[in-house]
Amino acid sequence: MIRRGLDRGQRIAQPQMASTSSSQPEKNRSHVPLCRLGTEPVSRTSAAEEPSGQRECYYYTPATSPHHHHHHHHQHHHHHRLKQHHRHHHHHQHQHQHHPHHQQQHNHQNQQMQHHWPSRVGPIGPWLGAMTAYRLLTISLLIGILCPHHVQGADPKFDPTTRMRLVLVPADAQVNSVIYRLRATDEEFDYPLTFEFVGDASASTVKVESLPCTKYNSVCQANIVLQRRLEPGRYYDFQVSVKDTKGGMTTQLCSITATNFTTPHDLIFPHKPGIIMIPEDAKRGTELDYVIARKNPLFQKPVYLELWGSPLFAIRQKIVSSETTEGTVFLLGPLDFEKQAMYHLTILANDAYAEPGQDSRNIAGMEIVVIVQDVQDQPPVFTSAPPVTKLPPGILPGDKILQVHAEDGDKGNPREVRYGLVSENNPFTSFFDINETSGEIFLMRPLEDIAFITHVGDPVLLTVIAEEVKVGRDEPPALASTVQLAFFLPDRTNSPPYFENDQ
Ligand SMILES: [Ca+2]
Ligand SMILES: [Ca+2]
Ligand SMILES: [Ca+2]
Repeated sequence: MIRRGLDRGQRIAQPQMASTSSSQPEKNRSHVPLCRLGTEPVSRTSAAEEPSGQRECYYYTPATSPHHHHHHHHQHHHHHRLKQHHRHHHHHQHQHQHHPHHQQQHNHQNQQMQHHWPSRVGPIGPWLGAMTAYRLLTISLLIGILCPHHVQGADPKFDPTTRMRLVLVPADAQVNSVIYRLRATDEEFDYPLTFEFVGDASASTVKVESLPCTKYNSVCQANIVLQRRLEPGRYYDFQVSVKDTKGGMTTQLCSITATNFTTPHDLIFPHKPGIIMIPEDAKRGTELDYVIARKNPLFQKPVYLELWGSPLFAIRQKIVSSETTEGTVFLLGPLDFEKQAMYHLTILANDAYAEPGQDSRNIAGMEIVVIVQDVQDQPPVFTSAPPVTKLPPGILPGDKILQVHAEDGDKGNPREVRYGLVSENNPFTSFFDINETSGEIFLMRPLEDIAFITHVGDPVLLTVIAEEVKVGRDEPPALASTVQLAFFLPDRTNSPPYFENDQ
């Protein structure tokens, strides 16, 4: 019916419009910022997403189908062309005023057209008869009535299934747990959409956390997180806004109330991982453990699992029964005990089991702790090894010069360390000795002997090695580290100059 009306309008307008809209449709489109016509590729859905990674947004079918999108686009276009005619027939204005809502939008658009289409205004007006204008008005009103959402233009929209009109939450819901997942879309994919709590968020019972979202997502999401414990029977009202990147915004009134019900964790998650232990040298793809989640009995759709907390882990899921989904947590990236020895991960189950009439949360969460086990992969590290030491004048053979200290770089299960002096290519090694276990370095020969083979002012260099002690046959090889020490001999001001000349 709309289509037929539009066709008629088009035909009637044809003689006048020939030089404007028909021959320059692309130009018109680009000049209509208010309309912000949907020129984004409409096929953009989440189909290209990697579902296993779970670092990004929820895998979700868009509310706006490509067909739908295209249709809107057309209507915008015609709508505008019709408005343009109205502008030049002020004797019809009184009719518009019966529809103030419509009129408001109309004026706004006219302003835009004054800016952008001044050259077209002149020739069109006189051509249109009253009859034509009346028909056009009827058509434009029809469009306005049948497609009221055009008034909002390109504001983002909350997913109707995540309205949060009144969400039932058992009073035992934990602080910092996610109690709801909001979703919103924008016709023009002005992503990321940002969800915000309207008002003073710090004083509120819940907070809103937007999830990562890009143009490649069909939908953007946010978590509603509980900030304080709920009182049974009490109602909590709040507002959440969603904004797109072009300033479009929509606000939604939300309400939650706490019930006396106790969350049946074992029913929601019939199998949970315990504390997961994994060696730091585990290969990418290693499976750590699995979780089973039960779906909401009110819905057909299965539970959808997400893993949050670290990009080094991911979850892979499959539906294992009509009621349950199994998720396997596996390793994505390399672990390093020396960098991070423990991970706190969260599994979120979308549309998990919720007791009808007592709980209408659309998400359930579970914490997982992963403990990384140390593997021998680090050499010893010198913690004390002064690089430069000036030897005191009175030092004698057998005297201690200094002490070095090294420790295994593997802190989880460190190996013992033994010290030595590297004699290779070093004429000075035999002048010194080191205690293998304590790291104490002693002078072994008189200073004069050392001075005899040294240029005045040159340092005596000594290389110290710290080597791990391997005590198991199947253990990784022992690693070693070295450090270089420089000793300066005492000043030889009292000595005759021939030391130098003799060299
Ligand atoms: Ca390591
Ligand atoms: Ca290690
Ligand atoms: Ca080691």
